[in-house]
Amino acid sequence: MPLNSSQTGAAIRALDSFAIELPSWGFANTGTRFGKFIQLSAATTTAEKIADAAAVHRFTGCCPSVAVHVLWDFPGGVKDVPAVMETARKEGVRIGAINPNVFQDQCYKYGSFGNPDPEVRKAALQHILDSVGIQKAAGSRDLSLWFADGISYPGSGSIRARRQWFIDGLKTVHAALSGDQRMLVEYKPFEPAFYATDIADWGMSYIYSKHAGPRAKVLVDTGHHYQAQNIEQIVAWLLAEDMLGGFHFNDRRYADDDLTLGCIDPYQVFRIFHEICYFEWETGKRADIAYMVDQSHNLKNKIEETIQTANNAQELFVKAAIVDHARLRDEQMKCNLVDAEECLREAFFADVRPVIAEWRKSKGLPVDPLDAFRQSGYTARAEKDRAERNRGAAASYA
Ligand code: PSV
Ligand code: MN
Repeated sequence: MPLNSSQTGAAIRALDSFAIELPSWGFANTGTRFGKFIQLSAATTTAEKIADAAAVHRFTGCCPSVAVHVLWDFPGGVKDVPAVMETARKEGVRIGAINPNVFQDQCYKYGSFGNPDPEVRKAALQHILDSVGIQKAAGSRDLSLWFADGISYPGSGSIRARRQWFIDGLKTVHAALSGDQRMLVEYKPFEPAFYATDIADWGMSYIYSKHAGPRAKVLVDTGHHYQAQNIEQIVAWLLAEDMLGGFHFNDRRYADDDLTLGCIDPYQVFRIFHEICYFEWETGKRADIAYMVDQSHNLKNKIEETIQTANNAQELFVKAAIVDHARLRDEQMKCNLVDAEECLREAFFADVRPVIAEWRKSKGLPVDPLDAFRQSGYTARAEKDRAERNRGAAASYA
């Protein structure tokens, strides 16, 4: 059935408001712990990563910003900021969330904020404070914090001591923020730690954020939950508590698989978006959420995959926006279980592609971004420019 006029209006408003941030690291060669398969067109520099993200934005019109990883994109620290910002400006995007990296250096073998060695905790704190400096210089609103910390063997560390070190560290970071800056605290149940991760779930993120201060909010990475965990319920709770700061979007079958958003379970993504749209309808408030992607593709062409992600996100967000909220509320209050459920399912199964196509035309965007990207010859040009550097990188992994 075609959408009615109120659904069409809701769909257009949703499309106008929905922006999704892309990760710079999604365009470089990455792999699994068993190896890397090099793509000759993959980005080899920060400028190329930004150019690739900007290409996705040109074809989709919904990805205006790029999240950056400090160690990978700002190896020279804050002095790299003007050049990176200028590249972004020229490409027609802006720099988004700043991701410190306290998981890669050798000193972090036994943790960063959770490390028993005060010197390592100090080094981690300094890196994150330097990242706040980058955040300020880049005019970024969000500092996005993920820690690999945890312990892998029972008894091998003090869970309570580590918790306190985390609280101390996060409070100090919070004190360095100003203006409209926020810090987003990401959780993950396991990997790389396998017994007790220091920020293992949303409850821990929530408690740490409350200790840190009002600028701290929870970041939900959709790949960071146990099987069958109800992510949309977590989202609804965080919204009700004004504690949902942002998302890292990806899909998963088993663990942190980093698969294309919605490729395994589009209904789950719809249900997450539904909780947000339902909240906004009920409260009349716009939920202040940073929608970010966190995927890195080893097998698919990275730009094509990211366009798929943006398309899926748009489609599922629009489906959530056209739910008849008043009817849903009514059926829920009357305990009409079947009708309430059908109300959701109708929106999920509605064909929203025509309204998205109309929106794209009205913005001068291609109706089929993936096809337009393929026709553009971008991949062949990137391959020509970057093949040699990528072959060199492949040789060093041999
Ligand atoms: C960790 O698994 C994570 O989700 C964090 O957000 C990192 O910043 C990102 O992946 C990239 O490694
Ligand atoms: Mn993440």
